[in-house]
Amino acid sequence: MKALLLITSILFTSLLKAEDGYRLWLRYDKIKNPVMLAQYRNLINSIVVTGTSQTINIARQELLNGLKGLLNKKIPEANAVKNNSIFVNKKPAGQYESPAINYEQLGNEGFAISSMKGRLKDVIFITANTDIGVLYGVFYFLRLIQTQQPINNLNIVSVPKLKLRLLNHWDNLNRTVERGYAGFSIWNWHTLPDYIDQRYIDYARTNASTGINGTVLTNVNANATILTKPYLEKVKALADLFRPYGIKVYLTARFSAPIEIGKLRSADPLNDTVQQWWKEKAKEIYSIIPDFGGFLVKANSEGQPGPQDYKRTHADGANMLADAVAPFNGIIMWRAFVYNPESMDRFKQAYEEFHPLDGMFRKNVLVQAKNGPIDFQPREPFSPLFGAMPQTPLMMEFQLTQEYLGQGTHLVYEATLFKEVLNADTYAKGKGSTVTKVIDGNLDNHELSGMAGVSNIGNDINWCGHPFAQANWYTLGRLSWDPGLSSEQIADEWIKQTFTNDKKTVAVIKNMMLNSREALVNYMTPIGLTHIMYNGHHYGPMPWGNTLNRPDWNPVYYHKADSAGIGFDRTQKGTNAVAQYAAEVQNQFNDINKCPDKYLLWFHHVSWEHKMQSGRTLWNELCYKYYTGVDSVRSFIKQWNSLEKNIDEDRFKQVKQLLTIQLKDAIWWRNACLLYFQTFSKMPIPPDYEQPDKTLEYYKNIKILFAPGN
Ligand code: GCW
Repeated sequence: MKALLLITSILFTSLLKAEDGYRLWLRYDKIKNPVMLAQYRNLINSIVVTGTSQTINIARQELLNGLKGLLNKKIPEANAVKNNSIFVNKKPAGQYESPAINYEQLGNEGFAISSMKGRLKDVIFITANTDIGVLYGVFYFLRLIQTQQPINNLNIVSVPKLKLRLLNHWDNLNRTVERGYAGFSIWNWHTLPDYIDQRYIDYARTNASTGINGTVLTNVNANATILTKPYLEKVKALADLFRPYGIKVYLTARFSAPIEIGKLRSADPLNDTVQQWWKEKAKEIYSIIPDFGGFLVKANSEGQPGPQDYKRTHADGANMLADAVAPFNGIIMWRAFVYNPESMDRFKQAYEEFHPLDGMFRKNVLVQAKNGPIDFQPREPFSPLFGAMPQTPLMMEFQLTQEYLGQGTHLVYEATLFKEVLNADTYAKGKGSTVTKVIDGNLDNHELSGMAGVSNIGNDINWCGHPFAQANWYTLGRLSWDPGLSSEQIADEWIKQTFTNDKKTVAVIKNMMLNSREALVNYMTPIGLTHIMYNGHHYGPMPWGNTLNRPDWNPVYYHKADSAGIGFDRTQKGTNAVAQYAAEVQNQFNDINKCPDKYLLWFHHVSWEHKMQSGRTLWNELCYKYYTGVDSVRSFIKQWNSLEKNIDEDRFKQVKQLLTIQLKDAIWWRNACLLYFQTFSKMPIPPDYEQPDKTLEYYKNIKILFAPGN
């Protein structure tokens, strides 16, 4: 009987502990390391939280739950600060000996965490000017324990470097998600506003834990219906829920909404009636959601309506909307992702259209640019817009959802990609004018600043589909708070909170994560190749693609392979796209001998026999890179398998299976691309490499009929 009970209880606990990934990085499991556990238990005896606002109550609850889980012990709430209290208080510590905290420096969202010195022993003081600052401080403190940092001598001040830290959902009202690989949209418009899914709350809480303070709920390929009264009531329900977590709600504005839902005959931004319509609409929105954030707009891009339909400029369009939301402190994020089929080089277009408009936007407009000049490819040089529009705050748009990075099946940690761009030097105001300094407003003294991540969240049980995709959501939060954080630190934190603090396991997973993006670049688009994927769904290789009416959607447009070589000549002798960069950058990219290998084919049409920095010919280097990419995935599989005993069974299996798909895909990419490019180079794949076991025809015939997300 006893044995039976034991077995049932073991079964029961293991059932309870099923690792479905829902808890993301806020797991609060009991600390495994007995020494650390004992230390924390010794140091923390009670918590004192002052204040009663919704946000403070959330902070209190988070701290109570978090500590209870991590310390596996209920920490009581006390009325007065004693030895070993955690004291959470918005104002200076008052009657208690307060550490010198510079409140001015903390601003509206920053916080301080300090070990108080004085009469009482081991009091940890978490403070801020605002309730939301307090909540951020509590999450930070819990992270210290989750990642097993010492907490006995704290002196932390943390203030976000960027104002707007946003998710951009590409979610449609029918719950499909454009480029979504994690199920359907988490927004259930049908049951809102009456039904509040627990997920909405968990979503807000998770965002707040990293400092994300805004969310654009709807797809940039917009539907005007979201701006109608019944839908605004639904949006209000979400805004009300998110508010105490410091999260503002934004919507996408379809430029033709005045026609579609306003029954006007035009959407011309210089037309009085149109302007009036938007003003009324803004008034209506703010009467329902007083702290509504503003609009994100995709205009005159990929078929979306916009001001150019009326021969007006992007500035005309943005300013009309900006004027409508300005009385309510709203902002406009106007996207720079534009290109039309007539242009000779898609690379140049965003710059060509937006650079001349610098200085013409209203104060409450940010121009939101993708990190690179084309479109979220595995590797792009930084967009030449960064540094080229000093009078306009530029907002960074990264893509968390892995449209071109293996979608829902490949393990790719994107922080290294993001950091490569943030660290890039634009030389706009001399050396050290990094992209970070452009977007954080420092370089040109802008008040507004921001970073957005195109969301990878859906209604899958684990939110993001691939267990490792959660890390990219986490990264957006952390990097938009502080773009100076390293990929390594972010990975370290995420792994410890999501999987384990076990040293060996952390080291192995970190190594996989930090190398994952370069591996993907190698097996998909090495040496500066780009945009050679299948059209439509964008999954898998199709370098031969040449059938779409728009040349700039065809892979051959991007690689330009021929018998002489491969790559897109964007030098002064080619399309001269390099001229969009500051002289120092230009000189580097323009010169085949100075251009870094990783960007080579972005800027040069290079002979197959060209000597690379490695000493190999271009063709051999291409082979080398593609094979290295596949080898890296094999090594990830080995590394992951070595962790079988250290990772819970559920997530271990999930990742293991996904890595198998990743390997298959990597081989598919390698073979298809090399066999195809070989038809031009006429050179052999070096004999010591495993040779492709399928023909080019085989790869050309692969069809994915029902790919998700497009
Ligand atoms: O990357 C491309 C995607 C489109 C997307 C577009 C954009 C929302 O393939 O699906 O549309 O970018 O960023 O607007």
